[in-house]
Amino acid sequence: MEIAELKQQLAAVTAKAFDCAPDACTDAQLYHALQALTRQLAEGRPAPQGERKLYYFSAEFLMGKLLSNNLLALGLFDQVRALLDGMGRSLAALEEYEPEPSLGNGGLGRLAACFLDSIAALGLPGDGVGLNYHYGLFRQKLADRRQCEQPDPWLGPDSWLIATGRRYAVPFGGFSLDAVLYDIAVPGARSGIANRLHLFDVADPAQPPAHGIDFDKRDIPHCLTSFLYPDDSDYDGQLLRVYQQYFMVSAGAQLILDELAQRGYTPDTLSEHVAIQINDTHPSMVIPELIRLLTAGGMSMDDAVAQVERTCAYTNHTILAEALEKWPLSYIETVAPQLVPIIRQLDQRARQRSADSRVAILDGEGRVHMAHMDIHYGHSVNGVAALHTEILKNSELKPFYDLYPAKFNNKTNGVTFRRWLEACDPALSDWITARIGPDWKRDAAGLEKLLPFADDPDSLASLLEVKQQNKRRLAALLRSRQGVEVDETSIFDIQVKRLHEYKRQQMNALWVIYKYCQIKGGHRPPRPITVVFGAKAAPAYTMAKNIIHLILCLQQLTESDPDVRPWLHVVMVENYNVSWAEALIPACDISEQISLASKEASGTSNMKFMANGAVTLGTMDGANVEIAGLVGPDNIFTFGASSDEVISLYAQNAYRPLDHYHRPGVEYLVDFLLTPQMLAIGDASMLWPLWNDMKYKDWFMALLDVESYIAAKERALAAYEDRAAWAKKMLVNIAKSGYFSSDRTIAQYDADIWRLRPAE
Ligand code: 26Q
Repeated sequence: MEIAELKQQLAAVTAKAFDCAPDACTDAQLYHALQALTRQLAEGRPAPQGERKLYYFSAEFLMGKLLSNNLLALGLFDQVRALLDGMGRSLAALEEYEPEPSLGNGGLGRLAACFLDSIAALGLPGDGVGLNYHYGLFRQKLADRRQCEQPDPWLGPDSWLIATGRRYAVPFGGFSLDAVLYDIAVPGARSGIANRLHLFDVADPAQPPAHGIDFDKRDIPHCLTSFLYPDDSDYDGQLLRVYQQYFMVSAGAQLILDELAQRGYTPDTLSEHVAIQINDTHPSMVIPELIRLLTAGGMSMDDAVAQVERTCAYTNHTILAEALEKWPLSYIETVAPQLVPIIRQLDQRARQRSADSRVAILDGEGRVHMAHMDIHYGHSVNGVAALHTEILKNSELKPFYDLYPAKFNNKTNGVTFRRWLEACDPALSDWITARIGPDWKRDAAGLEKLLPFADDPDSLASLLEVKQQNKRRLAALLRSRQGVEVDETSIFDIQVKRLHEYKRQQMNALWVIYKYCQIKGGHRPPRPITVVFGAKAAPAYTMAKNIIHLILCLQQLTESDPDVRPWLHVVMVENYNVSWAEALIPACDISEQISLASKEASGTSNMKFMANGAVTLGTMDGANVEIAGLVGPDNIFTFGASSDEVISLYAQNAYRPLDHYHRPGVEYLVDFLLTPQMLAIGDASMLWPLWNDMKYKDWFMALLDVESYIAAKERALAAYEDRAAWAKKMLVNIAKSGYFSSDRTIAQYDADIWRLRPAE
């Protein structure tokens, strides 16, 4: 669409809605008009046709704001930017009026959103299936050096939801609930089609809670979709989670069978016409539910099991034992008693396939191992990075791999470059296009054509200028949102991700202590360093909240010390979310990816940072291993124990944090937590348990790696001083990042697992 026509269409909307021309509109009005127009264009697109259709089941879809993303997919992004520019407005300013739907916790939910974007861009028939939480993840407030949780409503008059009018009855033990279907259109870039994200909701949702995120977890008919993963530290919370899962999969399974019939196919051809991807174990009950529906329709149990096994595929996202779902069968007896005989049957059949009790579905304590059900009754099991898949095969899921070697495969994660480069970093996108043309936007592998520019001083100089511009943009945002002044000439060192001990934000905090002490001792760095953290802690995760407290104490300590403040600045962004990521990632110099080797299945922010010209400082974990292989040792800073070493330490129960604590370079860092100056700022009841845990437990081995981490970070900071050499590293990272496009990942899922065969 040409700019003139776009302007005309926009004028028609503003005239009708506000009785004025676009120029006379406020930013809020202009956002409203542009959103309405974009939504209409996206919804008007046809669905892709094909023999087989994918349903991507996920308890989380962390979509982020949709205006820019959808404009890109519709091929209108540049025109809208130009149009707004001509009016003295900016898309960024308009987007401030878009609420962000936080229907996800982190990596897994954002991956699902990137996948939907790529499935549509590749023109494949594939819809998402999830829940319409009224409040996504909580909104984080930082007050008194602590995290507070507040509700984060996102549903409003300008929502992207389409009320479809469709509903399915979901039978629970003792009552039944209608699942009402809302859709969000997912337009594909350059494909001309739009898929759908299907979000199910209860018919009569609860009113917003009077305060906090308290609501009645037992009021299932009204509260089932109120919150994403409500606190499950008690029985009611856990049961509600099982209600959520069954509601999602039962309605989803009914939708699938409905659409199958509409397409003119009978249930005995399910696996020829449907592919189901199970995103971690949260949707695993779709397996027994589909078997229940098929057998209720007259199919034999044998045939139903065979159909479902050929239809379903499972993705594993973690090896952390505590994150592997095992629900007591008694919960399922309460929530969906009709599934119990089917699950018992599936367990019996599994026991016939293998006598090894480690692969049983029901354990001795009457718990259902959801992943085990997925592996027996799905045709594919995939990990999300090469190392992760190897660990699944060789240790975590070894008995299953021995039983079903052909089911196991790797699909290294990817991210959509449309949101994570084109939309969030227009300056870098323009810099790239000026050098290699626009083909990389269609196929990110084309970014490799940048490599010859690694020897072009002008290109390197202008690349540094682009980074500087993005740092300025972030500085302005930190000023306006949080009243924080950062030094734009400093190095931006950024760690943003959910707060978890295995991700080791606490080790980064130890580095802050190290640097603080260095500066106090007269050793100033060659230039100031800004260390940015962004992280939410699960409300019931005490140790994670203690780590946030530590970071906020260090922020205050460094800020209030005039010797240190000019050289070391700790900033914690409040309420880290997708929108923050879109501003932080383009401005980053050093990308912190410091998980304990073997623990981070893949990571996806590591890929986003790389594509935006940040250099990784990381362990050989998850997809960092593949990043290191692609860029080579000159263009990444790695450190720490290998995954083999870590796995063997666990296996032999041989890790002794005290041995590391007593090293001269380590003890003072840990003990700093309890110095009078820290206790004057912080709360001993939060700092002491942290100190005690690090010294005596340190389950994720921060003390094992802290010295090599500090050394590697020093190397990175020193390397930054050779500006041309650093720019070269940035360029190589950008040029090699194309492998991590989710378009590549999705093409592999399709080739190896889904086989969607879209109509020509
Ligand atoms: C656990 C027990 C009961 C109920 C829920 C859960 C639960 C909830 C959320 C378990 C896991 C999650 C989220 C996991 C997640 O985000 N994993 C991340 O997935 C990314 C995409 O594959 C990877 O890049 C990250 O490495 C991985 O941590």
